[in-house]
Amino acid sequence: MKLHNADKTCWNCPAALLKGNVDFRACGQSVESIRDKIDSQGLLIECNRRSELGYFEPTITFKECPEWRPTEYGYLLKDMRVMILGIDGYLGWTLALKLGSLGCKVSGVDCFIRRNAVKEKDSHSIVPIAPIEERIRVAKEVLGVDIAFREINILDRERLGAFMKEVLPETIVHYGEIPSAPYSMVDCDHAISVQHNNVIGTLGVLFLMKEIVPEASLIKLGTMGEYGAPLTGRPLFEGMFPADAVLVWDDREWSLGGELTPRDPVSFYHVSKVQDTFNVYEACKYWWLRSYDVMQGVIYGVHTEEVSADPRLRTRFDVDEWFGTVINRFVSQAALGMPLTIYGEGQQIRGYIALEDAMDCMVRLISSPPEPGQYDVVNQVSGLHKVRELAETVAQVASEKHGLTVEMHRVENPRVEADHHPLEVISKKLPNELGFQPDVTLEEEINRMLDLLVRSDIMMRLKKVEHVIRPRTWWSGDKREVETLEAYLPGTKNEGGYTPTLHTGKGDLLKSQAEDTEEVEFPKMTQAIEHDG
Ligand code: USQ
Repeated sequence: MKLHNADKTCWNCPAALLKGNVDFRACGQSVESIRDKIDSQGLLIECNRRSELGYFEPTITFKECPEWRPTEYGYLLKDMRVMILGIDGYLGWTLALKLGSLGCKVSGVDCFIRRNAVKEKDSHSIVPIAPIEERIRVAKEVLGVDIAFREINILDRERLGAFMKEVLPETIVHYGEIPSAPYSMVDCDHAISVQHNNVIGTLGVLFLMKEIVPEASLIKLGTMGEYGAPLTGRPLFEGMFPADAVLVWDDREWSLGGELTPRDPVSFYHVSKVQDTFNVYEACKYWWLRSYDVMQGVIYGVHTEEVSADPRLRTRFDVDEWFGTVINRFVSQAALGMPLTIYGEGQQIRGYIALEDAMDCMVRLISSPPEPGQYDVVNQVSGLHKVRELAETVAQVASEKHGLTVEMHRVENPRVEADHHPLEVISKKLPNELGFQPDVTLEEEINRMLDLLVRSDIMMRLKKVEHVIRPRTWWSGDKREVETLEAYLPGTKNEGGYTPTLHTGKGDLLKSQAEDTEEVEFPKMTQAIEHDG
C-alpha cells in the first residue's frame, strides 16, 4: 500500500528553510501566486537537517528523503521534535507516549490547571495518575521514551518562548486549553478564566511560533461543538465550504468556496474554540504559519497500546459533571449501579471518536504537515450517535459482558441545546487524504472501560466521586441538581426517528488503495525505541 504522504515534498517539511532566499511571509501574496513564481523562476531552499545539499529546489519527496521513514501512520520525520502543550492531560499524555514510541523527540509543558479544576469539583481522576515526574520516569523505564518536561503556563510567554528556543519544535500540538463546557458556564469568573486561558493562551503561542519556529506546524485541538447542530440540516463541512458551494439570494448567486463555514458554539468554552479558529486562520494568512485545526468529536475510552502497557502509564479518566464526557460518564454510572443521566429527550446527536482512533489521526496529521501558509481543518469523528442510543449500548455491554443491571433516567437538561435535530457531517480528509480508518468499535471500548472500572482499587476511587456525577451546573446559572423526568429500563423505548449521516468517502479510499499496490515495510516499534534511547 502506498503511504498517504509519500509524494509530499520539502514544501511540506518543517526542516526546509524557505526564508533563506525569499521571505514571502511578509510579501502578502497568495499561495497560488507564489507557486506560479516558483514554477516559472524556480525556488531554492536550504534544509536545516541536510546542510550538504546547499541550495536546492524543494522537490525531494518524503519517500526519497532519508530523513523521512515509513511507519504505519505514513512517512514520519526521523526524531521529529514535537512539543505538546498540555502534556499532563487525558489526550496530551496518551499522545506523548505514542509519539515517543514512534521515535519522536517529545517535549511538553503543563501547569496542571486540569488537575486543579477537577479538585475544585471535589473530584479526581478515577484512574490514578502519578505526579508528572514519576510518569515520565515510568515512560522511560517501560517504553524507553524520553520526555522533556517544563511546568509552564502557556500564558507565561517568556518561559514558553525560552523553552521553544531550547527545543526548536518541528510540530506543536496544542492541547493546552481548559476543556469543559459546563465549567465555562459555572459563573462569570469561570467563563472568563476559560476564555482567557484558551483564547489569549493560543494567541500568545501563535506570536511565539512566528518569532521562533515559523516552519513548525501547529496541530490545534478544536471541537465539533464549534459548528453546533444547524436546524436546517446543512452539512457540517470540514471548516470551509467546498469549491462548488454557492449562496443564492434575491435571484443572484455567489461562490462560497474556501470561506470559513458558520459557527454556532454551544457554551462559552466552545466560543473560545471558535475564537481560536479565527486567530489561527489569521496567523496562517499574515505570517505563513501552517496549521491543522482539528474539529474533534466527543472523545471516550481508556485504551492505547502504550497507556495499557503498564498501570502506571494510564492516562487520566474523569467522570464528574464538569470534565467527564458523556460515554465515559455513562460507563462509570453503569459500573456504579447509578442510573444513566440522559439529558432532555436524549435525541441530541453528536460526533464521537475513541481515544485510540483519535491518537491515530493525530499521528497522521503530525506526519503530514500542511504547506507554509496553509490553514486546514479536519473533522475528526468516527461515528454519530444519539445520546439515548449511547445509553442503550452502554447498558447492553454492561449487562452482557459484566452482568450489570442498568437503569435509564431522562433528566432535566441543564444545557441550552436542541434536542430533536438533523445532523450531516463530512469527515473525508482523514480517511481519504491521510489513510485513517477507525479501528475501535463503541462496544469494544465500552467493554475495556468496564473491565478497568470494576477493578476493586478503581471502583473505590469511583465511589468516592459519586456525589459529583449528577449535574447541577445549569446554563441559566442555577445551581441545583437536575430532576428525573422519566425512569425506564434499557430496551423498552422504541428508538427509530431521524438517522444522521456521516460522509467519510470510504469507497474512494478503498478504490485508491486498490489502484496502488506498492509494498512498504514498517520499522519495528522496538527499533524506534532503540533509536530514541
Ligand atoms: N449528555 C447527557 N448526559 C450526560 C452528559 C452529557 O445526555 O450525563 C449529553 C449532552 O447534553 C450533550 C452530549 O451528551 O448533548 C455530549 O456532551 P459531552 O459533555 O460529552 O460533550 P460536549 O459538552 O459536547 O463537549 C465535551 C466537553 C468539552 C470537550 C469536548 C471534548 O464538554 O469540554 O472539549 O467534549 S471533545 O471530545 O474534544 O469534543
